[in-house]
Amino acid sequence: MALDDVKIKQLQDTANRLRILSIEATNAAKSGHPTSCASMAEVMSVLFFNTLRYSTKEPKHPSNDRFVLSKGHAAPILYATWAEAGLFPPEEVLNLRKLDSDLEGHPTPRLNFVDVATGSLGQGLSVSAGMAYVGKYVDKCDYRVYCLIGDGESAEGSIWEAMSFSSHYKLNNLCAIFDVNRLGQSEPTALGHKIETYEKRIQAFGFETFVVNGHDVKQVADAFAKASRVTDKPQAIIACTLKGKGFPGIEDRENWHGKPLGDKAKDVVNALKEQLHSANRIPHQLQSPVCKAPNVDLKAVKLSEPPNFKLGDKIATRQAYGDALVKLGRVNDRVYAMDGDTKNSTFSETYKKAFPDRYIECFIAEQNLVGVGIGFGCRARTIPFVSTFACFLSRAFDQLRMGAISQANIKCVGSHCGVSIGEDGPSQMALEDIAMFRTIPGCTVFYPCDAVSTERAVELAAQHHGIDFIRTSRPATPVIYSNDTVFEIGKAKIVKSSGADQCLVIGAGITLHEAIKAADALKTQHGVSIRVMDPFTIKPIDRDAIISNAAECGNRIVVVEDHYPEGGIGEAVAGALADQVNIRIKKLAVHEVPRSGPPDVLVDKYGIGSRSIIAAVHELLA
Ligand SMILES: Cc1ncc(C[n+]2csc(CCOP(=O)(O)OP(=O)(O)O)c2C)c(N)n1
Ligand SMILES: *[C@@H]1O[C@H](CO)[C@@H](O)[C@H](O)[C@H]1NC(C)=O
Ligand SMILES: *[C@@H]1O[C@H](CO)[C@@H](O)[C@H](O)[C@H]1NC(C)=O
Repeated sequence: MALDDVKIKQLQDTANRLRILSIEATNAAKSGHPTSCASMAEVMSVLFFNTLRYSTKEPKHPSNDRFVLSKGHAAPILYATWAEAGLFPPEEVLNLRKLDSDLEGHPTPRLNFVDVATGSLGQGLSVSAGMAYVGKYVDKCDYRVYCLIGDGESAEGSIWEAMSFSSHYKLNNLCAIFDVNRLGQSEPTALGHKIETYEKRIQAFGFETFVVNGHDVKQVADAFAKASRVTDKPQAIIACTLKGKGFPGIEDRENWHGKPLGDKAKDVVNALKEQLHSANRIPHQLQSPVCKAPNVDLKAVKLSEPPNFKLGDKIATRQAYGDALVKLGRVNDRVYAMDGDTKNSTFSETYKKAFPDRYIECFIAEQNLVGVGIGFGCRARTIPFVSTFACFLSRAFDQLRMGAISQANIKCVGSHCGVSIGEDGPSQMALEDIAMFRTIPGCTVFYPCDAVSTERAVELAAQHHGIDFIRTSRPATPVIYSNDTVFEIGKAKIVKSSGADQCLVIGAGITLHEAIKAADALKTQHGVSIRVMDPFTIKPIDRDAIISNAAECGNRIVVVEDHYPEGGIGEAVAGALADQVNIRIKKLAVHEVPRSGPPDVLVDKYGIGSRSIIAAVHELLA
């Protein structure tokens, strides 16, 4: 909107009102980041009261423009802005950081105006890029996505991964704002106020740039207006600002990061009040959304046809993943796949071949891959499946950890788990992934062992809201379940049993097949019967089934896994049974950094093959 003098004064007043609220909130909380808020006050005022098109009544309406505060520590000014927009009374911000308030130290989606949790720096732009991709290519709706980034924060590599992605996909509906206030937490940023260096770097990454004095509302508003007219590129507003702007004696000074103003607050607030043209809250006319995002139904998702395999057919679970995703895609056109240049290994390529428009290549940038996936899940627009080698998902652990706080809906599929990948060697083997995903609150960890259970794992993950991990294997494994087998999250399957079992062996994926081999050998060569359990999900683990089956097997358990011992299946089982007095557990896992070699040789050498299982059973029986 073109700004007249009245509106300019109003926006400047609003900026100062936001500063005052940020000071008061952080003083009430006795903690927080008022100076980080002050540098971005004009940007927030212009964005929310001149630029953004949204409905305050429905802050997360799918047609609204989106705003992501990547520098989440500036939460007080985000809260103050929504209060100023009329979502809740301004006094409410004084509850900042109180245990019973949703106005937490950093924003989370407990608040109805927050899409994703921020506060671990460097993540907001990937999520914003995911949302912008959905707006442009999936919803095909003209909402825009704005992401505010700190200059210190912009040292994070994930910011630049997101920038490469955004320009590659010509996300002209995405606008990044860099708040270049010169200072970080403990010292000045590396680039200080070298605005030209920011500009060159950001341009080199394919963004249209607009350099502004971030405290001049007219310049800021003009830049946003120009940015919204760019048709082929994402845009960046590079705002030259001062940390603590408008706080006499504090502005642009070091040692004020993350500190409330304490007894200095009164004078600072008075100084800010003196600058107000009007003492009253300003009745801004807000802009409404200009497009109508389509209605979508993510609940209507299932396999288009049931599994269709013959018992004994050999198919890798990673391959079954690709086929299963195509079956989901036939039923629901909001199923999307993303990968980090491993699609012909993870078999997400199968999905790309079936639905080229519903596959997004994210290239070799796994933090951004996961961030984009989380963005795809926001506002329930799509069901994102993100795949790469399971070991490389560990690069995005922080994104996943934040994903839990974000209440994200994202399906991660990690192939090439364990030593059973063989010759490529340890750098490509995921041996920590179960531990990693188990630690994420609410995450479901699927570990299917054949094509039938993989198809059902993919279906269950799509139907479940939250973070899910499906661990797939590289080698082909025989189908052991009939087409009509019913699987449930947290329900194990007994795949071999007799009335005279002396030990319960729990294996998953590759090691389930090793357990079956061991059971056959123990029976024929030693006359020993064992029961074999497939947990299907490692989290939640089927505690009841483990306890009841162990009781029928002399309370002896062997757990065998293609993973390091820490945090794996053995510890999941041991943890579930911690209060059981009479059960003995032997855990087989990979105990050292493995080498390259043929899969079978490695499985045997590292003590997780049938030979080791047989020995472990004998030890427990001795
Ligand atoms: C990944 C990560 N590392 C470190 C921190 C701790 N931290 C919080 S704010 C901050 C400084 C941020 O500086 P900048 O991005 O310039 O924001 P400003 O407050 O100056 O606007 C740091 C180091 C964090 N929150 N996240
Ligand atoms: C993936 O595709 C490339 C290019 O066609 C090929 O060179 C490579 O061997 C393939 N990888 C796998 C695991 O099939
Ligand atoms: C599964 O379906 C296929 C194809 O219809 C059929 O050949 C196979 O026998 C079925 N298997 C089972 C165990 O029902």
